[in-house]
Amino acid sequence: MKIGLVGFPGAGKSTVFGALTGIAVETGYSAPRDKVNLGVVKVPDSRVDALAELYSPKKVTYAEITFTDLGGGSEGLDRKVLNAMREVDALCQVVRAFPDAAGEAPHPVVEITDLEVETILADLDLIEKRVERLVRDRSNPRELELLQRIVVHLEQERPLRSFELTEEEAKMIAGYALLSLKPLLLVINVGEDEIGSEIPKDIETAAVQRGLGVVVLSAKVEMDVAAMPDEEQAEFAESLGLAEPARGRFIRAAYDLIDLVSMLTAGPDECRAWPVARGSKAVRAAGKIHSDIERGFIRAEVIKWQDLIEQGSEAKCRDAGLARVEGKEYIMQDGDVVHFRFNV
Ligand SMILES: Nc1nc2c(ncn2[C@@H]2O[C@H](COP(=O)(O)OP(=O)(O)OP(=O)(O)O)[C@@H](O)[C@H]2O)c(=O)[nH]1
Ligand SMILES: [Mg+2]
Repeated sequence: MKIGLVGFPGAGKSTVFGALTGIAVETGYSAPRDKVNLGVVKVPDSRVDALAELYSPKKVTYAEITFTDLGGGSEGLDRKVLNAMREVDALCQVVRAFPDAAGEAPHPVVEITDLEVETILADLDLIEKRVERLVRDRSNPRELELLQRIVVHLEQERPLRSFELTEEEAKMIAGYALLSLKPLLLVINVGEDEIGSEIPKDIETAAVQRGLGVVVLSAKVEMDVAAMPDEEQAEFAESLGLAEPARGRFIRAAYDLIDLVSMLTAGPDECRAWPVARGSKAVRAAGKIHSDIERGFIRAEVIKWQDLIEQGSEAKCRDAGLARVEGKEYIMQDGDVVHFRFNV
């Protein structure tokens, strides 16, 4: 899973990236404008922590997501950046809400609207070309009909996130990697002195109208926090007036953007979260762990993580009737602790 940090030049993408990953990257106006940074982060998960406390395993493994700082482009959001945006599963728009080095006031709502318009125009461009083809060669009337409706929607300057698609229609256009359809989270990058204050009303309205999630943080401060040794981060954050580093909150929100649930495995060797697509059948989810388990699947033994923590052991869960035996077709649920039985 890959999440792209996007936004206008100087919005703070690279600073946010540094805060998320702890990787030192170049920020500011002298940083290379088209450099793409890539970093893997662990998704904080209190369920994994609770299981680890119960089992004291040799290893603890969290789900991971890759963040990529797509750069600001050489002239704003140029074609190169827009194309790179197509490659990611979800977008986080970093929005400047602090006065820049020259003292220039921020225009966060304008940035939100402008990026939306850019993505709508890029989609329209792509879809119109495709429509022309389909009109010419008459190869796929059903897709043509769908795309023509999409064009109408886009021409009204509405992103495709607000276009209703059936599952079948969604499949039909999945290959186009449309930008205004990608899940989007707004990251409002406020100045140091705004930490802890309410999210400005106009920004909130812009987000609510669009049904978008919002995380407010001060990237520069978060980057300083992230650069500290782990055990000192909480204390340092507190001394700066932060209840907790925003990093964890932000990563969770980004993880929730992509349609994933976490399946859990627990034991004395390892406690681990496995990201699986929402709606995955047990047999497919098993394949995430190992293809042999998918091939030789017999059954899944499932306990809800809360039950396991409350009861204190799998045996007690079985006694209390809280352990279920599920077959191949079972739909994995978020927070299921699972053992797969298989035979190869
Ligand atoms: N005061 C303040 N400055 C910030 C904050 N976040 C970023 N900056 C500064 O704003 C400038 C631009 O930040 P970058 O992270 O380089 O912005 P960017 O979006 O990566 O910019 P490009 O890659 O050039 O498009 C840098 O000088 C940062 O130090 C913040 O929260 N507060
Ligand atoms: Mg940058």
